Amino acid sequence: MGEPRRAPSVPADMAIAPALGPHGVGRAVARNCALLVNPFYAKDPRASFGKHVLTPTLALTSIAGATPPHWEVRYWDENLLQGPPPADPLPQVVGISVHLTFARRAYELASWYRSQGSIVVLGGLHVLSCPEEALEHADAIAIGDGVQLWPAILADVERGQLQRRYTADYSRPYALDPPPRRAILPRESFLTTTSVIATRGCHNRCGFCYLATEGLHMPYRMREVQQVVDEIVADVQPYVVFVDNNLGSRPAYLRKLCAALRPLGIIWSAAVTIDVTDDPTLVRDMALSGCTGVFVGFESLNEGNLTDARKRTPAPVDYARRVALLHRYGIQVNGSFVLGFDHDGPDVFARTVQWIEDNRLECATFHILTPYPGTPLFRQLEREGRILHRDWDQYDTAHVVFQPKHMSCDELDRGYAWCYDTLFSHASIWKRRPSDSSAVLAYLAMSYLYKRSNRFWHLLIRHRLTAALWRPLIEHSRQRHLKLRPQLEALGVGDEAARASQCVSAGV
Ligand code: B12
Ligand code: SF4
Repeated sequence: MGEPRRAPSVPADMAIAPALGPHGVGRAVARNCALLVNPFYAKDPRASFGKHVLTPTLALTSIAGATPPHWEVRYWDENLLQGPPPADPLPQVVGISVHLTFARRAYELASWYRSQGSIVVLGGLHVLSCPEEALEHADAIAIGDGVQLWPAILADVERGQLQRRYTADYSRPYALDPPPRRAILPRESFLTTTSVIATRGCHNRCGFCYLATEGLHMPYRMREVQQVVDEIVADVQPYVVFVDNNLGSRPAYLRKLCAALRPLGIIWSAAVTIDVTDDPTLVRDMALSGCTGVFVGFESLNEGNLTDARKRTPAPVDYARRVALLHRYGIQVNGSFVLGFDHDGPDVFARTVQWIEDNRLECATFHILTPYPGTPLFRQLEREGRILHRDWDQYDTAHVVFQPKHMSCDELDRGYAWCYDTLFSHASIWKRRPSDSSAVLAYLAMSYLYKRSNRFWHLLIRHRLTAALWRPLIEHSRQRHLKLRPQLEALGVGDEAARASQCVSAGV
């Protein structure tokens, strides 16, 4: 393994949050006006900037959908590079989503809006794991499912009886949720606005995953298939991104969903675990319904690491066969790998990249192992005195925040960078090209446009050109996929792989 290259530079507006004006002394608010904010986070220069505008988080559109009709609701995502969120008119209520990587920015925004006179409500994953911390920065916090809580919070605001904390679990049937309100989105700024969720939770509870957070009880829930279809049809986009933690936890449900998606003629991608390939006919159903890419959390190729994390998964020696099965049906594989587990030594980087190249994964994402607060992993590392600091900004899976067991922090940091450098190199892109020569051009276009064009992405995002440029490419992919479907349907055992022809890769 050689030395990684120096990290590419990040444009200033992707590294530093937009400046807020001076703190105010309180001014008149626009009553019954709510603003929902997704705060800024610094971008990892080694990963594609495209992922930040692939599709919007579903949190804020879901909460907007639960807003009573006599409230006006607006949306602002600071990562779209259009400056700080608006304050004229000054919203009566500002709802901010908080993840640990942008908790600091969320608190800055909260403090600023409170100084102007708005009521600030914080919700989201980090509020669930660190409620006491969040409470110091807000008028009220929402712990758990915001769709249930938001209407009650606004009603209390109207009555002048706002409570400090609101709590809801995730056991209410999904069918009761109103549809997300996607009309509030700046549609030109996203590759697709159709981020959809069909299921909640996962059949696993890996020790490093936020789903294992103490106090979070998220049973696996599936929505009515028709409800999902209605949302997709209403948003009229060629490409749908399922943001489920694991769309494949219940194969029978996924099969039903595929049957309903097939007549829509869309293409879609989703995160699944590799056991979705247990039954090849399910993979076939996915492909025939328009699945062009899956984001698979392989996490590690070392069985010891998977056992430690208590991840129930097929053995890593069988991963290659399963990847080949997905490829056979034209489904691209974006593998997600975590680096720095306790069984990882300095050889993990070269071994992982080699495996990715050998199996021609179209794409991969690397993550430095990150102990999210409240998870079993965090507790273990804390017990062992291996947590280096609690600067949440750095808990973005691109920085080392704990002491690894079999290498130094520096080795882990450099190895992570080397993995990305190598994977996005011309040589590696070429090595991983599809075996079917007719699919190579589309694959190269995806790899270069998507992964090696961060300067270009910056311009697209700033000038709100993402949809204008990408939608024709996506539509082209969709058309090609529709033409491919009869061949996919006719594939027999041992036939040649189908052609992959997509311009985006699942989960980016
Ligand atoms: C879409 C997505 C993205 C998108 C957009 C993210 C964004 N914030 O804009 C992109 C691709 C850019 C992205 C990037 C990353 N992501 Co991401 N992402 C997701 C994903 C798949 C879906 C999010 C979503 O829409 N969920 C559905 C909504 C409805 O659920 P929710 O967010 O929990 O919201 C509910 C409640 O929390 C609450 N709520 C939320 N906000 C608010 C606000 C108010 C006011 C109220 C009242 C309530 C409330 O109500 C909502 C409805 O119940 C999740 C996994 C998942 N399924 O949630 C991961 C996830 C959020 N991502 C994660 C990570 C780690 C990342 C990255 C750091 C990974 C990386 N290294 O690249 C990056 C970088 C982002 C960063 N630095 O913070 C982790 C976060 C872990 C944690 N503890 O914070 C998750 C949970 C994935 C995982 N399994 O680990 N991500
Ligand atoms: S399989 Fe993935 S989503 Fe499920 S618990 Fe493990 S890391 Fe989380």
